[in-house]
Amino acid sequence: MQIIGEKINGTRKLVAKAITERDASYIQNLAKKQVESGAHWLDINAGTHPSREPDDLIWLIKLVQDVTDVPLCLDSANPQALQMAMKEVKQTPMINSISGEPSRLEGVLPIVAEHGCPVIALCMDEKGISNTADERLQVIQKVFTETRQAGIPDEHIFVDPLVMTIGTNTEAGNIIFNTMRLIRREFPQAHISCGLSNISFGLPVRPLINRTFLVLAIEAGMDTAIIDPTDRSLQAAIFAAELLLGKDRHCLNYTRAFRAGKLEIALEKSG
Ligand code: THG
Repeated sequence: MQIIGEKINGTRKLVAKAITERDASYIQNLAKKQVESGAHWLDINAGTHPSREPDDLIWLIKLVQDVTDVPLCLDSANPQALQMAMKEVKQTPMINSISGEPSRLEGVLPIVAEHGCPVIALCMDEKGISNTADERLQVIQKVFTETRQAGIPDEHIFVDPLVMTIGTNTEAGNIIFNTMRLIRREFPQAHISCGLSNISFGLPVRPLINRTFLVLAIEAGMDTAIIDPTDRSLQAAIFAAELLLGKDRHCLNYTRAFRAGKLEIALEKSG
């Protein structure tokens, strides 16, 4: 399982404040904590202010690279910001994201192709997000036609089926699991990723819903996730799920995690 750390996101209040005030140590702490907790990539989102985004993104990239060695996942739809960011990164970053929307394909796909970046591809187009797994597959099939034409190998594509809120549509979970199964079958070389937190929006005990959703998604074929890597019960659930799905030879990762004290959170007195 590849973990993309979600915490450096300018749509979060305290991160937005740190960006505005140029509070370097707040951002660098978020980076260090996530990497120590096992993040393989760090998502970097400078917020949604178009005129400030390029400068803010560059500032974030430099800070994070000063304290960690993991590759970055540049969370931006702005081709100018991405173009500038490509000059600053020390390692090839993942790009978050393209979709079936023509403007995204035109603006971002050439950058992805030129630099050989892995890229997250959202299952949506200019008509929005469909409510059926079949239609989400159709949308992503069109995206694969474009990425293949641009010479991007399928294994560089991280398909994101786009998680919606279970509170407003109780099929939102099934739509995701079904879409993941279809993608696994149709594009076996591609990765499957998603952001979890939308699933539980508006409901109580969100961490419980998020980690149960994550386990079911792993079973449906997900191999990458944008999560809070410092959430220890989420990490513990990943170790157990991969163990149970035959993805942990000789139970090595699970027992190692246990010895490192990473599973204690799941130990509860049974009376
Ligand atoms: N798909 C793709 N990219 C994405 C998303 C997706 N990027 C943004 C988002 N969704 C994933 N990132 C976040 C980042 C922060 C939070 C949720 C998703 C978040 N944080 C809470 C907060 O800020 O209060 C709680 C966690 C915390 O405190 O650290 O909700 O779906 N491709």
